[in-house]
Amino acid sequence: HADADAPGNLATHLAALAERRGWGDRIAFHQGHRAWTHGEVHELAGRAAGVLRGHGVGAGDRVLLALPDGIAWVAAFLATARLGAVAVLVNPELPPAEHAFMAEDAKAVLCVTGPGLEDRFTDRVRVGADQLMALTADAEPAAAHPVDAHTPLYVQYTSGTTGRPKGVVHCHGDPKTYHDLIGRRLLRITPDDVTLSVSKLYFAYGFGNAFVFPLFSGSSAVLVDRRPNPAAVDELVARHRVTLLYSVPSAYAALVADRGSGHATCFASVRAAVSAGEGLPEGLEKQVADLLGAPVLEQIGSTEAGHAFCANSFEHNHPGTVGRPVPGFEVELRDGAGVPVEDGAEGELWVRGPTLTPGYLNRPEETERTLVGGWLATHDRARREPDGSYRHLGRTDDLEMVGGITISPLEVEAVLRTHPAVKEVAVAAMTDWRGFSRLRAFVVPVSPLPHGLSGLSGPSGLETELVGLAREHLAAFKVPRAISFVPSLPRTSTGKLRRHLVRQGAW
Ligand code: 3SK
Repeated sequence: HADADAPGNLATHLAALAERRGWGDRIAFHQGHRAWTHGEVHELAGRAAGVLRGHGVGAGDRVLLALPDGIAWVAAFLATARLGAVAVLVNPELPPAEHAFMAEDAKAVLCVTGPGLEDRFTDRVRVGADQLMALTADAEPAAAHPVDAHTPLYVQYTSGTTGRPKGVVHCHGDPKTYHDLIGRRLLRITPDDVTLSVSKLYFAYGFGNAFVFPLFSGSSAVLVDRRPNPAAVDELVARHRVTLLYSVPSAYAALVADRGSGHATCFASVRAAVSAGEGLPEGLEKQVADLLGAPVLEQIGSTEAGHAFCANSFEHNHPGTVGRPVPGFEVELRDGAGVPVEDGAEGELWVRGPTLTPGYLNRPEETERTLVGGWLATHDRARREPDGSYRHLGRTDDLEMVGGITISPLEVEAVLRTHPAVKEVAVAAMTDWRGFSRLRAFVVPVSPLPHGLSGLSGPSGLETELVGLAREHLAAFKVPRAISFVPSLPRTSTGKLRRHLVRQGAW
């Protein structure tokens, strides 16, 4: 399968595709004021593979990538794929303990690190992204390792109910399928498209949008190391004449708040916007479509499914829903006993399709619970509309979804509970007045408050201390946006927290 035409090794397949289709001289990625053509990207990746080989990486080894979106990320990923090794994609902004956990869980033989992470992964072989790029300039390309479509290619971490992140495995054949089903058929991406994805490459949504689709279609993507604010989105769209904008509801809301509704000419190049990660309120969908002068297509996917499994399309766009099953996927709504519910009733979304993960790293029991008879339990609740679109109604498990990211409330609670003034705590994603989910902590304080705390809120208050504690120990997206002080938490007679009541803020 190392033969360039076979859909075996992703890296060699993409290089051969670019050559065969003649898009080697077209731009693949923009970063800052630099651009790389498809030909340059594949050439760079071949030499970067030579550098990784020199650092001892071989087939089946795991290479952890903790670096921001950019050409170094692309080169490191394709180089890892070329060697038949497995890229472990992690958010570079996670705290040290999470990085250490992931490196150990994945048994990474090499860690490629971004700026500011020089003090991480000190017990492993490391190479900085800048150093990798510098070494690549003079390196000899490494030979590609033969693999097949079912050989593991990458791992992405997702939160588990216990708070321990789980590594989700995907294989060399999956990216081509994401592109065939979504990039090519659903979004009709051509070499003339220019993508901007607010979601980063280490997330399933961003990986498909800004890495897979451009490389499979000969189009280009604008890579930015941080989530762009509304002013940066305006500027990037206008500068690069972006045609496809992929974002999440909270970022679309910020764009509307910044620009107002009504068409803005800087968005004239945009032909479609995609929304995922959490529900897009119908009113906002209309404001965004008016602002961009383009349809907004909502979809839903998961790390375990690889990319979207339900999506709206140009032909059939039902605002307020996540659309119909992506052709190639089957969707079933089941009750708690696993029995399909009646049409029109609420149930848990189960999905079957070609890109489901073969399982979690080192978690056979969780794999068995989540993948049953070839079906994936998504832990999402939904209802089927008469036109076949699905309306998303929240999560069935103890995980919270905020801004498109799954968060374990247990992990956040564990940190807040270490404060001596906290007696009990529960954390939930609550919908704010605009319809977006925000993390809120409900805290039962000890009484009386420890010496030195003048009150629950205010500069020397418990609220300030708890937010500071969360910031110190957790990734920024896990820090509660609000804290409410309550006299008690809702519990069953056996003392179990009633999370559905916490989420409703009603007990
Ligand atoms: O977060 C989602 O719903 C999603 C949508 C499209 C692709 C991937 C993901 C995780």
